[in-house]
Amino acid sequence: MANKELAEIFNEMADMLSVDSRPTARFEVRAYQNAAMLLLSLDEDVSELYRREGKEGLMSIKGIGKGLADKIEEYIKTGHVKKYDKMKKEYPIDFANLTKIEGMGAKKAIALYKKLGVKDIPSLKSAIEKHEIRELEGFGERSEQLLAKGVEMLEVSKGRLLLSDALPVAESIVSNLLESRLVEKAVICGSTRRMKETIGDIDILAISKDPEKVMDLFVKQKYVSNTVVKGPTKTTVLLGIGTTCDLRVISPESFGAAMQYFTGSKEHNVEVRKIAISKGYKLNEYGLYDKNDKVISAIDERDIYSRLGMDWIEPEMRENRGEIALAKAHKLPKLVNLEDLRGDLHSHTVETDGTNTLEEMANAAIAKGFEYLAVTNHTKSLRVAHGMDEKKFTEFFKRIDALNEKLDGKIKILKGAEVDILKDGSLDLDKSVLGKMDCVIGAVHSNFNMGIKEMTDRVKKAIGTGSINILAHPTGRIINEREPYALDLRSVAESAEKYGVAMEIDAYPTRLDLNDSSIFAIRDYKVMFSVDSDAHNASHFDYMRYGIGMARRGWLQDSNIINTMRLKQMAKFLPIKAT
Ligand code: DGT
Ligand code: CA
Ligand code: CA
Repeated sequence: MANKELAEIFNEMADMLSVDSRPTARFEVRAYQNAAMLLLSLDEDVSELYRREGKEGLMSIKGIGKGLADKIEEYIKTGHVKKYDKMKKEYPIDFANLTKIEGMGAKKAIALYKKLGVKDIPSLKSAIEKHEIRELEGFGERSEQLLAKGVEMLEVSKGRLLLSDALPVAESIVSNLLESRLVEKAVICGSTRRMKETIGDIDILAISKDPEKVMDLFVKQKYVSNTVVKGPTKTTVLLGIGTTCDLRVISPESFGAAMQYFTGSKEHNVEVRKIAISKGYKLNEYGLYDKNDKVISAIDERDIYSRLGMDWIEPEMRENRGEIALAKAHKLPKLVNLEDLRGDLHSHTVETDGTNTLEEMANAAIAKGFEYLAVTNHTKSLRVAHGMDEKKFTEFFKRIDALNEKLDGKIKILKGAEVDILKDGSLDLDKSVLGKMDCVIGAVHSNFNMGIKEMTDRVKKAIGTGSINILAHPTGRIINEREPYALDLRSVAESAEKYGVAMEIDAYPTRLDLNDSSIFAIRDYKVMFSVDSDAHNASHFDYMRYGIGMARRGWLQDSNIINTMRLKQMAKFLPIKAT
């Protein structure tokens, strides 16, 4: 979208104009900043608007005058804004990243460039290391130390953390605050509440009569490695897990509004605020107000949505992907819950790369309340995982029969395999053995670098064998490690629909594959999903919550997911042999 690119250009022009000494410069700074904001909040691509209505159309946006409209037109036509290019020659500075540093504004960045040639983060780091900044007039030692801390913070916060690292720590902090009785309420908000697969920082809100004591307790939590800012209403700490955590103490009468605001996403909030404005209201983190600033609703999050004519929206859906229209029409889906799962269809034991025995896995699954567990060990070509051959599977299944008998209905262990989909799309185990199984999962574990057509054909051929029930972790991505392989997911979903193969949402925290956007991409196919732990250890059944979080982010209901069914019903989907 041209909107975002232009907004960045205008923001940088404002940065560079901030040191201009002409008396009119500060008005220009405001105009550019304002224009950047307008562009970002525009519903359509500004080049569309221009194509349809020309420069007049641009100038019909309040706050865009002729000068700005000229520049937008110039950018749409040529991809450049000459004035910006000229200014940038004078100040070749990476404003976008440098100004992310706490305490570094545009003026400071320009001063450091003029005096020391600092133009980006690496050159700033080297100036700090050489102690050049403390020598500068208007800076000094303290200022140099603060910048050093700022750089460190920026580097820490750049890598997004896995949800599975952030959520347990956030929950533990919340429960410690509650136990102390210093807070009446404490809740997790932000991307963690929305169950996003990775977390930028953790946001916690609390109500307390004694905020100072709460903050004292907060900074003393064992997870905290450093206090960044400490105040009675907002404290930020750096956590050992490598991210920051904000704790805000909110007044009770604003708690619902604060929850709504700090849960986000930003994109969702922007739309909700537009609805408030269209009703003549004002909405912020303190409450929903009428035009006389009289509060309409603020205590309760649900009530705020209701006063705006919407049903309450599950946090996982708040990404501005159509949920607001559904909430207005009272047509939100009833999302699947963790409690809806009746079993797990993907797990491993010590026979391949798991760390627990068949019996231990069965007992852990019983403790989880599962009605069934498919044990799906790897097949022979996956040597690193000690993949099993036909003979080993046949012997292993005798043990499963014996165990099922012994367990006497406490749980049903399903005979399965996670069979490798070989390079040519054939399966890594003889059809006669696969045919005896209750649950066959197909997965790609090798030759990840094929072209999109080859890879799509490979996976479709495996589906077309009619021998697999579930396609495991369909894109192969590993969060922060490996990109998804090239795959036409829609074409794969079409085959999966045709052959009655379920697409997996692998709950393993580094996989979470399919993810929300992949689920969205195939939503118009009648494919079923399975949410599986991919447990390699008895404790890994706990990962199901992350898989369910992802399913909910993909708007799935229990009826979309095969392992919410009872075993008998599921037999229609999985040809279960031994019920
Ligand atoms: P993260 O931390 O990057 O994983 O993502 P979030 O969603 O937790 O974002 P964060 O921590 O920056 O802010 C928490 C929430 O606060 C965010 O989801 C929505 C709200 N928020 C923050 N900045 C803005 C803003 O500029 N405008 C609006 N409307 N909401 C904001
Ligand atoms: Ca956050
Ligand atoms: Ca935050």
